[in-house]
Amino acid sequence: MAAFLYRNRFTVIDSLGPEFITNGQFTNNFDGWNTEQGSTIQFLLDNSTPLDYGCLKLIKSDSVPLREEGVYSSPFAVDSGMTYQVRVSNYSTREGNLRLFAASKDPPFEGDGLNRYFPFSESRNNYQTVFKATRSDEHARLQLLINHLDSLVWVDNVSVAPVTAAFHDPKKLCRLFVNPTPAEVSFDLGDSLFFNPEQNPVSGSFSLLPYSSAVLIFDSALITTAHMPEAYSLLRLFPNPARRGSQVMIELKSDTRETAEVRLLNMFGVVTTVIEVQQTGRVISFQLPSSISPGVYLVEVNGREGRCVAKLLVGE
Ligand SMILES: [Ca+2]
Repeated sequence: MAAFLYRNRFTVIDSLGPEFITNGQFTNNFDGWNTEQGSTIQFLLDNSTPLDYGCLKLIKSDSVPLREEGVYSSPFAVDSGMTYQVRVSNYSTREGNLRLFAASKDPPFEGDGLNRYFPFSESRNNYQTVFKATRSDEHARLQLLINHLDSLVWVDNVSVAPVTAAFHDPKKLCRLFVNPTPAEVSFDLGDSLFFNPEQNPVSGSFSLLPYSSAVLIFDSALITTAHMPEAYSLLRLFPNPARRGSQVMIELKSDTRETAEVRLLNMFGVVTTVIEVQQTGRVISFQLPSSISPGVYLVEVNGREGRCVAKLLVGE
């Protein structure tokens, strides 16, 4: 699960302006990067790596385990609550972790929202992440930190830029799949794209061995190619999303004359609720059970005029 240390929780929507650190190319000079006074870290310009020509080389050779040191950029201003995209490429002849930290170099040295580890290895890694500033800071600086055990890393193409971004709360995006039966079970993932803990994409369907469980991390809804006959797509629901126990109105494609059967199917295609509705007209309504689990459901209405369906999102 360590790989998720650097999995993004934000998706960049748009760039809001120029980069704050515009010249992290390190072709001829350190581009404003520096070490702290009294630092024992070796900080060099280097050219002999798989990175793009000039780059920074950080060597930590003291013998104090876990004493972290690093270099810091020239200052830039961040505003509380705003989001910033950070990019960095790294490489090493060994495995370790580079910590990116955004903080003022003037006291107090609290973090400004970015504090994450970016693994390095014997191949080039290109990272991008987004952080949200936790306070306004006129003199924020990006720090690149390693400890004794990490000892050696090359860094290039460092960039910080203001962006607008959408937040994905990972706690709400994980799904636990359980198969309590003695047979292998296949789950239909519908039009959603998931990742497994090894960061491989999972979509379509997903199988679980007998008596097993797995966690998948929701990534995004796919642009579904599922086609619904035109006549079936005219069912509309209000409100949508709806709360458990609330009244939901259904606008049908045509009037019902007697009764209609409303069925709720969960994301596995299992019918969870059947409600007999004795109403006439083009708009009918039903009450969502308060015991229903939050999630996405398919609402299906079977009346004399045929079958129509629509997706309903049920909240708490
Ligand atoms: Ca470079």
